[in-house]
Amino acid sequence: EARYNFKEIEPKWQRRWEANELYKVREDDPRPKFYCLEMFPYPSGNLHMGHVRNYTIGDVVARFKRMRGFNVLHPMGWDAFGLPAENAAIKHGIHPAEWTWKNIANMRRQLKSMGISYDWDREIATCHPSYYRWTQWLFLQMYKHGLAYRKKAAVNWCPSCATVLANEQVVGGACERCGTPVTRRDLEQWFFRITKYADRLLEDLKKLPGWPEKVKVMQENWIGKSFGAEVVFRLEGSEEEIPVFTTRPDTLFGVTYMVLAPEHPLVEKLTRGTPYEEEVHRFVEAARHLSTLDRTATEKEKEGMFIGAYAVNPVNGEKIPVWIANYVLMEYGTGAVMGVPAHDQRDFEFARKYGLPIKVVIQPPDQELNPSTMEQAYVDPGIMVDSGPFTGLPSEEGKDKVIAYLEERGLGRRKVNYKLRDWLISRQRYWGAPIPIIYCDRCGIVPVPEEDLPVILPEGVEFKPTGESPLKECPEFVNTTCPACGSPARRETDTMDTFVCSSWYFLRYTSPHSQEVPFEREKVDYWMNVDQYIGGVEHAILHLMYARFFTKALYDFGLVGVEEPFKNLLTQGMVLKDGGKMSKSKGNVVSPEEIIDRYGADTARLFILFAAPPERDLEWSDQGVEGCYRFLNRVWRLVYNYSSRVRGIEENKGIRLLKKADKELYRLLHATIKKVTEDIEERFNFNTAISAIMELVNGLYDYQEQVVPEEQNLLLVKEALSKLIVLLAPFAPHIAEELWQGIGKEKSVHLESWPEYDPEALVADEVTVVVQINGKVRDRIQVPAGLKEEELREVVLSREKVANWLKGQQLLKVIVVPDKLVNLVVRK
Ligand code: ANZ
Ligand code: ZN
Repeated sequence: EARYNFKEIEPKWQRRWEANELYKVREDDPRPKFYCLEMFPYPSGNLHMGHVRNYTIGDVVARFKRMRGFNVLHPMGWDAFGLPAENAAIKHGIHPAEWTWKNIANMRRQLKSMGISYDWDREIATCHPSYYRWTQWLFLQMYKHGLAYRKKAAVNWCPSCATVLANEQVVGGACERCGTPVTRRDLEQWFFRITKYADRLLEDLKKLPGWPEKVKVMQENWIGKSFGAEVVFRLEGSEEEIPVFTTRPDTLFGVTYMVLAPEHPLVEKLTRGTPYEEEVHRFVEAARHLSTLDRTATEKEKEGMFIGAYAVNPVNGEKIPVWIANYVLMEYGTGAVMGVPAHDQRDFEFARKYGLPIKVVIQPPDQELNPSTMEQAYVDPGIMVDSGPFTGLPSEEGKDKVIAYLEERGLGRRKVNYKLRDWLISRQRYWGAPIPIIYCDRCGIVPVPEEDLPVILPEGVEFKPTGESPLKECPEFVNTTCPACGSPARRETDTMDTFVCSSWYFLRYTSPHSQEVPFEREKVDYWMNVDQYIGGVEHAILHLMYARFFTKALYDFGLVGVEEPFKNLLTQGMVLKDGGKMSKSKGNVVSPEEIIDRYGADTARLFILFAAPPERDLEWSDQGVEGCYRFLNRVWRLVYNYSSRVRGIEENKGIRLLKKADKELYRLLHATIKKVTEDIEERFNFNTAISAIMELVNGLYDYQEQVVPEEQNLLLVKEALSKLIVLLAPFAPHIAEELWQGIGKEKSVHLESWPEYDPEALVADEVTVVVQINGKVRDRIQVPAGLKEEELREVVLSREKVANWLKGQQLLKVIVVPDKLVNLVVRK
């Protein structure tokens, strides 16, 4: 057809590819494997542009690697448990399962309309019992190995959503979803002991050169390893001891007060029955209502109060007041801090606010600090002063010496601390994988026997915005018998954090239909690691950390042979519109479905790849989309105009390049192959790869215009067109397939090998050199490319025309730019 009719060709090829199982992969393939994975989506209802970008990038990588001779695993599935489904149930009375499966069907259709080369036979959905059965099984392995445990914990609680929130879900003290101020609450909950892996998670970041530096830094900060000491302070007039964690034992002589976290167990004990009791109680309540983030934010005003007690500094016997303050967290270190206002900024502000003394114990090399005029804490190293036996020591050296001193006298010890907390996985929600645990009055906590899995989510429950899991109100679910002793028992009604489901899905893709095991060892050994993982940077911390933790734990259980899941990571930028993020509230959302309907999937894909390199944010542009559409039309017409003439021509017949135009086209073709290959392979610079393809198309049009039809070298044209189509195939797979057929090919273009370039073609054999005299162009000469400076100078000076120009002049200087220009500077 003369017209580029994407509406017809896109669905046609999608159907044929599926019927021919073009993207189906098997393990018994002699080619080397390549596992290309994009983060699977939450089935929220519709694909958004961020998805389109993510999956298009992944598809180019997958298609490229296939053409480069790899056996490529490229799967897709659904991160299908989670809160929105349950909110939909409460709001619209639709069951979460129905809502989810409907959304999956719709998004699968949308993904298919993009022509992404997935092996759909491996599709998984985490909410399907055949999947969550194994999520539960993995929970049991964690439990068996002491990595899952239950404990009472204060959690962020949203009174409106009536659910526990992760710290990251608390924004400015309010629930990320509904804006209600967050409170804190104590609940018995399940944890995964990720802290046991803190050091390995940190150390092994070094083994990931294929990860973006910024992601590794975020993970490092999240783990937050710090070196220091635990120093034991005694309470005055009591046997009670209070250990504090400090990274600055060198400042121990500068302590002027102590601060406990409001939740510290000693607080109640110390104030009970004292005049401080009531006010302390009020303070503690208020602190409970603040999130961790709010309490520690540097810009937040520090609040605190004296609680009537005193502690004794173990190194100098000084008596210091004990305070409580909201900036001290119970969950970190020991929940108690030694206040050193002269050398810690938070302490400095706190001391200034409440009139606490400031004592300088570290002097900088270049000035003398004066506590009464200091405007901020001095936090850098210096010389220790006023520090008893340590006075005069450089503070860095002092750290170790003070620790040794404390250890000798039993007053403290060297200590390493981590910010990383154990992973709270309990959710008081219905739409998640039930935690496979039974509580028996006689036997206590009893894991569900593996052969009884899955613990099925019951369908007939009622959804009310009460906050408790509807499972609690479902007697058929709750009431059971103890697997150990047979007496009546109760099931755990909390479900697992959906991050648990997504911590191992990449393993399930390797054997998605297995009934006996979560994943077959042989298959995992064949496919893992994921060679290229692609997703949003918003998952840089949690998902990636949890998946790494799971992989390490499973390695330790002997279930997988790798310690890291993702060899290379690409975090794509956002899709912006009018400079801002696309969002419903801003009303600036461009719907992928509309774009595909108007321009076709190939145009949408091409635009998204062309508009910016993958890691950068991309600004949506309607003109940009139009431009890509016009380009594809231009390719279409080019190939269409030649198709009948080149169809019968056999390639690889030894092209003879007779004319200059032939040589130029041949050179351009191979330069393009080289550039596109390197741009994809080394840098994922799809945008520059596409512009190189555009230049090739321009070159082909030039050839068509400059060389009369009967003199056109059709062998060369055929070769150029077919290579062009192959280069275009990963980006715009449908039009490539159609044009491929149009020039007479029978097999799919997506089964082609990626073209190699001919290095000899890249040497341009003749170049035009401009000759200037005092900056004015006086001559142009054709010379062999690559002439040396002296050679070029010789050639120029021997020209008759030049000699004429130089008559009667004095030659002062010859400036040579090889292959381009010779400038003669002369004077009368
Ligand atoms: C005295 C001191 C003097 C401190 C000084 C710092 C500078 P990182 O690096 O984050 O581990 N700290 C300890 N436990 C805390 C808690 N539960 N809540 C809030 N702050 C706590 O920081 C460790 C430092 O943070 C510790 O070292 C302690 O203050 C404080 F010139 O001790 B430092
Ligand atoms: Zn029992």
